[in-house]
Amino acid sequence: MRILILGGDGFCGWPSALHLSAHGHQVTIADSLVRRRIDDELGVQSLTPISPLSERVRAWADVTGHRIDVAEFDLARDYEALTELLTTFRPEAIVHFAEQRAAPYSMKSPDLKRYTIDNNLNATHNLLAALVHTGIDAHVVHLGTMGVYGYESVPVDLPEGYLTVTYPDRNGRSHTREILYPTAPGSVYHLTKSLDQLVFQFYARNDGVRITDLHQGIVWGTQTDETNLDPRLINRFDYDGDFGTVLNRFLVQAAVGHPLTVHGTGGQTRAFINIRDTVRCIRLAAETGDAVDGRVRVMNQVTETHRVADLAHLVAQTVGADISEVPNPRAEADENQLSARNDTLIGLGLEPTRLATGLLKESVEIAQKYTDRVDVSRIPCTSYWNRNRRSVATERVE
Ligand code: NAD
Ligand code: USQ
Repeated sequence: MRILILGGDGFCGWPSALHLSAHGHQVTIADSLVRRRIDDELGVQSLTPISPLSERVRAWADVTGHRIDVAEFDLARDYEALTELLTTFRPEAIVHFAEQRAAPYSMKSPDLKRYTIDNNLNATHNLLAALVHTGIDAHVVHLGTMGVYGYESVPVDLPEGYLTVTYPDRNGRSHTREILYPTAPGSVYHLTKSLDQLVFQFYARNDGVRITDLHQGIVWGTQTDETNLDPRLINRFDYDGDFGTVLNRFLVQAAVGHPLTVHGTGGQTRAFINIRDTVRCIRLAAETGDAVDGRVRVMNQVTETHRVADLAHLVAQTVGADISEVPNPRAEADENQLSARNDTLIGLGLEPTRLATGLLKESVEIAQKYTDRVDVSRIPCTSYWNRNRRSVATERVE
């Protein structure tokens, strides 16, 4: 298949592009490289030394003989570049990773709240409008988030996108229908993914665009079979207080002897998936576009759930580290329970990779190998969700 990867220079997009290419698909990457510029703006760098995108694709061609083309443009702003690429490449599937994806970054300042809304909603809407405009019948696979469901403890396993509700009409007769699961986003970033869902519902219904929305959990790990083939193919690994995600952060913190930064008591339960499973899920989703018809297909792209405190203890036991309970910069429940269905991806053949395997060791080795690249001053999360969170955190420091 011809597959366009939007955001193909990022943490999930790059290994997914390689995985699809390795499986015989003709891949083109589009990316504005904004994520690399955000690193410069924040004064941080990926733990792993990532090569420029042009060198990455050259290395992939050297190692495998497979060609990946690259288009550099801003999906949220450059609609003409997008329509031109669609009409020349004529993708059969499009995987859309190209959004600002960090919750702390999205809450850092009014400008960054506005940037996140502007970038993410315009990127998604431009893509759908351009597909209708050009008449390209490509299946859109979008990376959404488990965070759209919110983190209230509910007495059910979270369904995949939709909820069946029964309600009385004005005459007291009972009716049953399916609705989008009510969203409860916990950051401006998560809010953009909730809003994306409405855009998808509209374009699926109005124009028959085929869409799969993957509600992905927190991705951990860094390397895949493909990125391991050559040092120039190495994947990104964020550890800083804005873009680093919890388990990868704990691994780096342990490697440099920094106490593990558990927010609050660590009673937050979240859904996780290893990057190797992410790339497999993307392929399973992209290759099954024919099964999508009329209704937006939602799949929970998660393999397991863990409490943050349990992850800290696991890392402390495995690598050796102190644990520190820091004031939570986020406005979120101190504790929650979470269990989610993932039947669709399992039904498509996903064999989940579990946390307690050799992969944790692989990530520990990577964290230890590159400790000289860590700037310890960038570890704390200093993006506060609201005034109250800021004052609690700063009072504790004073
Ligand atoms: P990332 O920031 O590493 O990659 C995103 C890529 O998109 C970057 O290369 C960036 O330059 C590009 N991009 C952003 N806006 C763009 C625009 N307007 N035009 C062109 N390119 C643009 O993020 P990631 O971790 O790879 O996440 C990819 C997607 O997966 C995101 O949509 C994110 O919300 C979702 N997701 C990620 C995780 C995770 O744990 N990393 C979990 C769940 C969902
Ligand atoms: N946390 C800590 N200590 C840290 C960092 C985080 O205790 O040092 C806590 C947070 O307070 C939160 C949990 O760990 O309760 C998860 O935080 P995270 O930064 O790992 O994940 P999150 O902000 O939710 O965002 C990440 C990705 C995002 C994706 C989301 C999936 O950055 O793109 O959508 O995971 S999910 O969490 O399922 O919504």
